[in-house]
Amino acid sequence: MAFRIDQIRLRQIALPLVRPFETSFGRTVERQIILVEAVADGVSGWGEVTAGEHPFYNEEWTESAWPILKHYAAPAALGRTLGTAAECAPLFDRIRENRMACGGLEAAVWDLEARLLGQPLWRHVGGARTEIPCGVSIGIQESVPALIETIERELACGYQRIKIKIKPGWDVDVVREVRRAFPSLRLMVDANSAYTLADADHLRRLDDFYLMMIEQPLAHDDILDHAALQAQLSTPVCLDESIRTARHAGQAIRLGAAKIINIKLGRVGGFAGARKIHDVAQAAGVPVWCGGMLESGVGRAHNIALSTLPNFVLPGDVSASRRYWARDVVAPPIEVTPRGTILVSGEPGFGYALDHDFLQAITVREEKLS
Ligand code: OSB
Ligand code: MG
Repeated sequence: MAFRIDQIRLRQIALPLVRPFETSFGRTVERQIILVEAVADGVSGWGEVTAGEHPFYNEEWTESAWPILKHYAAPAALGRTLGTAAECAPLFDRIRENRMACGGLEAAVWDLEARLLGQPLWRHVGGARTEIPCGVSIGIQESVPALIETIERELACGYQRIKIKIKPGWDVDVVREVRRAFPSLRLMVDANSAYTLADADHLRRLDDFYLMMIEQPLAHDDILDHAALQAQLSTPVCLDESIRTARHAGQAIRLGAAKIINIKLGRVGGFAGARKIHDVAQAAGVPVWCGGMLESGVGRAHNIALSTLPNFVLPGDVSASRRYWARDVVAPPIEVTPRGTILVSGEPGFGYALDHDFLQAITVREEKLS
């Protein structure tokens, strides 16, 4: 069923977090999120741009994503008739990087196609499970007791694994205390590129705490040093920032730089890219899991759909709306079961109802392109 992209609407919303989220690269208090609406035959599909407010996780930020969408991605898609949503990503091949900007539109087109077919998005992208295992990502805290209290609260909600953010000065000693408090916890750490290979001896001390993995310890664009580090660690290395394409994934796996891969829809430019990385990893016997970027309900719902693909065998950073938002842009919000899972929706498209009044109230800019 072919469809023509008649209109693309960009909308930036301001959404304050219920509590600040701190990583090795900075602290986020309020999100500035671009939502993308793609329209065909009067039906709208929705996507979320996962760029942060600063170019600190990768090179993109809200203020770079808007003009990339307006001047490059939207013009490449507008008026085009697509045979399937899989034909969307190649329209952006000329645009170097800027995958989060393009990926917001690409995901909207997948949602649009699912809605035109009257199908749930998760089924449409090839999902194989109706219940996904969930973990949480816990930012850098004021103190170790505060961190332990936070972990207790998350475990009481049922979450199946805990990820803690680390950085130099908040790493081995913190993990030791957490491991002492929770001997059987499924625990992992994420450094967001805060170390170099010169820190290998220090990072090897984490091997004592039988972590599930250490995520992205070294440079955001590195593969080779991660391979060298993995050769010195028993803790599995998981790559996040370094993997943007299936080629990166294949090379990282071949070199021994990644025993696990975190797939984020935005970082890899949308569903087509995510599925390719998923398939490369699956063929190599490398498990993947779905990362998060402090998404609103729209991006969160897309992450749920992605997490239903067969090789998403580890709990992802896909959690309940209430951990981040006092009020989400979808109503009812996304919730987690007492066993730390999310049940996928059987509704068409991404499966949750948008709260249009709330969206309107928090919109800071809007533009319709056709
Ligand atoms: O590296 O996984 C990351 C948030 C912002 C930027 C980078 C990362 C994160 C998270 C949060 O870990 C995951 C979530 O959305 O719950
Ligand atoms: Mg990460």
